[in-house]
Amino acid sequence: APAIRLEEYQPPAYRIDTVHLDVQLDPAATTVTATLSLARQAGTKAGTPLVLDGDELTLTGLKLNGEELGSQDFTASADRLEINAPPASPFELTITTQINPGANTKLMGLYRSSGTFCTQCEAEGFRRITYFLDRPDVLAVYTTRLEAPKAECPVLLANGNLIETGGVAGSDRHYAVWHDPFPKPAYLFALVAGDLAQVPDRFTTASGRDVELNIYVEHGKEGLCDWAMDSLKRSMRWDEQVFGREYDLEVFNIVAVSNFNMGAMENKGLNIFNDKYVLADPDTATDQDYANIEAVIAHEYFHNWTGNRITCRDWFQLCLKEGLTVFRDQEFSADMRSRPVKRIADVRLLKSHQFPEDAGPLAHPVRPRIYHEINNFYTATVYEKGAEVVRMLKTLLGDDSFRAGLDLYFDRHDGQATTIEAFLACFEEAAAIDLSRFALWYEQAGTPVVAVQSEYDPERQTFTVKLSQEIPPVPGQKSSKPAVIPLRFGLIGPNGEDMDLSAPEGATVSGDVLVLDKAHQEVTFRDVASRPVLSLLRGFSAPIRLSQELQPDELLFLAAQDNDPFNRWQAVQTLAMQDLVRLSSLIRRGDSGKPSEDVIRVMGSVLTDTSLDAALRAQALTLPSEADVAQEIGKDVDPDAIFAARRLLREAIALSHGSELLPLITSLAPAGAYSPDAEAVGKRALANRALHYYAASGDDDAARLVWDRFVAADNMTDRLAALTLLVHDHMAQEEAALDHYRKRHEASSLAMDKWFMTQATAPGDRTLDKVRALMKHPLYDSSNPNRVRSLLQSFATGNPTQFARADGAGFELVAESVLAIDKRNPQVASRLLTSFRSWRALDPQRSVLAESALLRISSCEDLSRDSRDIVDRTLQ
Ligand code: HT7
Ligand code: ZN
Repeated sequence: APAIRLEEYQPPAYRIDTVHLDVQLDPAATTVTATLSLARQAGTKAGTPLVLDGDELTLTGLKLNGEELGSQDFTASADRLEINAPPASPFELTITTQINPGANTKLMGLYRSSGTFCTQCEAEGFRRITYFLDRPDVLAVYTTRLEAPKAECPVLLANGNLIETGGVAGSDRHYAVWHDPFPKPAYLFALVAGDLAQVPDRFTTASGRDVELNIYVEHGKEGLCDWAMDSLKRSMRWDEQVFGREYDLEVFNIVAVSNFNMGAMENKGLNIFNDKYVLADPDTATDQDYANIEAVIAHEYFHNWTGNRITCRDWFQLCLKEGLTVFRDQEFSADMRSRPVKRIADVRLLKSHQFPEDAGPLAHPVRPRIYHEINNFYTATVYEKGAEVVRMLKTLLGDDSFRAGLDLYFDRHDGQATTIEAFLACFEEAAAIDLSRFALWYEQAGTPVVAVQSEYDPERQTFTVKLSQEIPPVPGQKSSKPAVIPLRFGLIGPNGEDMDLSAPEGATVSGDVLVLDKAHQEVTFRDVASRPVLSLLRGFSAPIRLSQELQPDELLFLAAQDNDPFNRWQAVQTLAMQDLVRLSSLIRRGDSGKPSEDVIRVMGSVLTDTSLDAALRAQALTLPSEADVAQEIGKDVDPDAIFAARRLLREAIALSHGSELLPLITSLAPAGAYSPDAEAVGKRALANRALHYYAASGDDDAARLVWDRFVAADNMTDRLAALTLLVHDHMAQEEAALDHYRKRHEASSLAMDKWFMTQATAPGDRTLDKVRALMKHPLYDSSNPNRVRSLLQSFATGNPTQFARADGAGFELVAESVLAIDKRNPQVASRLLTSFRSWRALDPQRSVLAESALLRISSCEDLSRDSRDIVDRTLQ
């Protein structure tokens, strides 16, 4: 496939002002009649051919201004319709296509999920429904008429407001007409038709407009929607209060489906969700599920302004809507719960997903300049790093100027498809600031490494900080320029208090933010009465790697004293990470390492420090993951050594603090009925973290306690935590627990996803055979993306020792699976394939085996464009 390049962007030659769709739904032969009103754009020569996109379409009718078009006047194929010489003045095109939703296994365009007709049009799915200018800068007003048998499809939904319904005389069919007054690109089109249960509610906007809210789910699941509905109403209120954004249609519908390629989709007025991000009750959803539902519901809702009212000019600008909307959903969750705990969770996600992407062959800028397949750019870089860039903008500008810039953006660009340049220009104007250097964050791939050295001069009472920055080499990016990096900081005095500082020399400092914008910079603070400890990158104020040589006593001091909770957590993590790297390397050499007393002691103080929030303590007690340690080591990685190092440290912590653990496990149960509020979540997290250590002793008492908690749990969070220990620590009751769980949850597909995932992520060399056996389990369904992800994606990304087995069998299993899935669903296959992205960092034996699995995929001639793109880039 040819590369698409940002620099080659051309505005469309034609405009489409209105779209009337008539959709006659049928599982195998749906007929779509699209009536488009088109006009030449200023600057387009009369007679310029009109070229419409298609994908696997069958054209069955074509009229221009009501007249059948002769075959000499157009050319049509499954993926293209060209009108040779359209009229010079505005005209109407009526296109009829026939499609087969039942055979649509790619889950793009119109497809069926458990019998329900539904659509997914982002990024390029609308062209699988009808021929169209399927690009985000073509905005039209849509009217959609749906017709289907009433008994099979009592519910007929599309974007916008419902304007008409009725029966079709002389038939068992009925129809509904929906009109969306807001011009939108085709990727935001949606329809749903099926036999679904409706969970209704209402919302009154700040200006007093009444909005009908509905969540549609499979019958029998109505009772699982309360949390999603509550999250929706809180999101709507929050967007009014924090960003001044009100909802704009008469109705907001959400539909939950069980077959969906991603998390959810923000179609105007008709959000379609993977049911994983809607359905919850305490018995089947964990605290993490509740938090995810809240965040995804908010994210899709917030897109109504950042994505729908203001959309992207082209797909290179994807971060314009995604980075900004992730930032908004992160802020919402932070306001709903504990801000520091949310920040830690977000940074953990960024470091575990985005940093490895930025350090490997799939690295790309937040705004890429070239793509072969846009579906492969819904990445952690575009989403999560994109959100970090918006966060840095807020840090640099301050709250008021940031809000003023956003207000200007909403005012100026409402109803438009726009660019990152236009977005930044609003902040430049509102804050009277030049952001041309800051814009590099959108242009340069790779994670900057900031090296820090500091020196205290007791005679002159000066404290000097030397900073330098560099972006390590990235494929296709030979050199880089210094970025503008806001570093939130404090100098902590011996009493644990932040020192009062006078403006230093050598850098722009405003408040507690120091801006590093050169390759090398030296900053000197004067009148510093005693040697401070530098707490840098507070709140993780920039997406960088910090290389700061802090002494163990300084880290211990920060872990105990820093008044920035994020950096307190970071100090504990850094101590643990240093020890895990040291232990891994000892184990690799065949030595038996001994964990550091400092780390064990610091973990002990976290366990017992009741002045700290329980959720924060749980986060601090969570050791860096195997993947985090692998990333830190960076090359010649031996996953077995890392696994052994973590195990050793966990056991040492358990052994030293056995007596502190039991009371935490037994005394922290939140009182009363299950609630997903921050305090109760924190208590469960801490109790289960304590249980994780307690179980490490491996003795019978511990095993009994884990089993008892598993059986007695009255919520999924505690049940799954215990199940994971039973299975991952291979306790005697491992199989009994899996059976017990299966019998209890067999009817809940979302709960069974966790059953598959727990087994796929179990360490030990029996897991591979187990995964192969589970692929033949009656409940395994290779056509359901959630099930595939719960078994295979979890294995490939959540089980480093087994995916990267030294005999290559893990790579082979994933390669085989990618090839099989690719034939049905390229998006799911190419996502799975990205699990190879860090293959070059593995030790030579493993990397050779990973490469041969990748070559095997690459040698397949009929690979989808999605998987071809990923395999080529991964091997480059
Ligand atoms: N904007 C949505 C992206 C999305 C998507 C992209 C490609 C293929 C399938 C998809 N489903 C949803 C999700 C979001 O960011 O809100
Ligand atoms: Zn989004």
